[in-house]
Amino acid sequence: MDHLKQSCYELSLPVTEKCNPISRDIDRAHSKQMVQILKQCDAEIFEKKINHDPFYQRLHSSPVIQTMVDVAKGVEMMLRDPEESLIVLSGCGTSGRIAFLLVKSFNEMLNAQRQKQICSYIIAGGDRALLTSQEAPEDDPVLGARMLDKVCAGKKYVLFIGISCGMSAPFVAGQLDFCLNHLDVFTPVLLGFNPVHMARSELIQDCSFHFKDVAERMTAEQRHKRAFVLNPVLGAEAISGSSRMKGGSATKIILETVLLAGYEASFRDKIMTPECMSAWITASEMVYETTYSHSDELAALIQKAGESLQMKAHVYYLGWQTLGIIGMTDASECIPTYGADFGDIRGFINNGFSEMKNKEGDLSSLGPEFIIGHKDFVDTILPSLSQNDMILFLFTVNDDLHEVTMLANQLRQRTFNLHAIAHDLEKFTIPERVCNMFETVLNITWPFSSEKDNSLVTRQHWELSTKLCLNAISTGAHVLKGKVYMNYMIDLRVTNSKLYRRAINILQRFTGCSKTECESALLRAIYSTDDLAEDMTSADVRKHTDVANRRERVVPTALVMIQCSCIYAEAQRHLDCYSVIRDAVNACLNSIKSTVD
Ligand code: F1P
Repeated sequence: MDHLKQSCYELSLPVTEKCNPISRDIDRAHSKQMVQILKQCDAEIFEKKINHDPFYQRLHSSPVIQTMVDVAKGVEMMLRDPEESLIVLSGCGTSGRIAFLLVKSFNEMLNAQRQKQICSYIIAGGDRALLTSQEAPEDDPVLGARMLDKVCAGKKYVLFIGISCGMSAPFVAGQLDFCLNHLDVFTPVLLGFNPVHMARSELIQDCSFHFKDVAERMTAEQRHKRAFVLNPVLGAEAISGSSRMKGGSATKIILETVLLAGYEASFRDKIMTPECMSAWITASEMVYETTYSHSDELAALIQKAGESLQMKAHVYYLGWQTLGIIGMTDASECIPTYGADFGDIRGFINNGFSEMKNKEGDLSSLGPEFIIGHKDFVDTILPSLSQNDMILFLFTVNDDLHEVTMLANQLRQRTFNLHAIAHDLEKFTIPERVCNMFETVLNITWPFSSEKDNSLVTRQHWELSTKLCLNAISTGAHVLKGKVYMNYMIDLRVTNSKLYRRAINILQRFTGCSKTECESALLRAIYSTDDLAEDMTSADVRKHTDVANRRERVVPTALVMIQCSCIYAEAQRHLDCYSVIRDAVNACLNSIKSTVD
């Protein structure tokens, strides 16, 4: 595909789906280089301008900061009338998991101040989606609206924050549309990371509007301060489309800021100014810098995790409190992003569901994916743990270090492949004897401040720092496993309409063929056939993604079928010759190049 065609094709993609030039060669990087690449990509979250797109609003741009002030005022109003009001955060996948985490922390803070807990979360697919990938409900706008309606029953004022990093999820579009139709009760906020004109304009099944329509209606209402669109551009993700990374981090930074600002205005009579919003964002930037200043340890952890995955062994995150949630969030996204097995990277949390305090309570009866406590880990995983499995502890000086030590001691009887990310404070460091239990320790010592309520902000910073590290570790490990080609998630699971479109985009990107040709190859790979029957071609995307959910190597198969002009069985044979997907794709793309040469 010539360069001109390729760049025109790139131009047509929204920022969140674009290929980031910084990480183009991440698949050939070793772990230390990978850390530098990810560091540069994450830096774009805070940059005032990105060279090639100087016109987009950034996180630090005045209109974005002003919208944050406006939304924080909304938070303040809700807090001032807690009986009648509700703040709802909603999203799909990582966006929903971040919503859950923020709501949990904010409600706990309100509770500690003897205030009513007026925050609620919604995640597409319900609480099981907090731990596992449930991509299909993301496509259902009616379900989104229905869930919102139910949560808000009886409330007079609702501040609704719908998060969709790619400004694409029909579930969130349905909720925003519902709010726009009931502006007497709802003040809707859309949080995403594309300019409005790049919001998804593909028709939503059984629906009269698409995401872009809703985003435009929101923009129109913003003039009257009846709705708000918060959509700074962060630059493309390090792995194209992987919005769990920068998108998830920015979601956390922005929403924590507005919630806390609203809280301080309401209970401390603090005046909300753009300057204080900017200062909070700058504090997050410091977290980013401090975290990446530990690049050697981070690279060592990527290397270890990569080795485990290469050996078909596992990576286990054992986290305490909210760091446990950060671990589970990171692990759950590896399935759709890299076609990983749920067992490849798994997260556990101290005290399991009683620590999670999710709405639907203990879900452990739903199956092995829902076994999440440290005790469960000891009972079910430890007996068969191998030296090749990597264990990563995630804790802080505020956690029960005796418990940390006991668990580490117990595991050390079986393996020394034990590592840690540990946060402490200048005046309260983690004792050396605790750190010595681990082979690699990424120990970050943060400045200590005695200010009241600083503990929440400190905790939020530790969470962000841990998120950046785990995103780097799981991404890096899958790159080392060969699940990434250039910076594309070549083996993604095609489980909803966004991922279906992304799969077609990836095929177009590498083959230069038309959308129709690529879609046809994708369908042949999904239905494992060379002859698409009428009922297959006429079926809707929901049916395709339902079938694709049960298939392996769908996109690589389609790619080989197109590139080698071969039938399904031949493509499978080609892939079977390679244990690493990237090598198979590489060989296929290169063989065509050399025949042409
Ligand atoms: C939501 C989401 C992502 C996930 C996957 C499917 O995206 O569930 O979190 O990684 O790509 O979509 P968005 O609506 O926040 O863009």
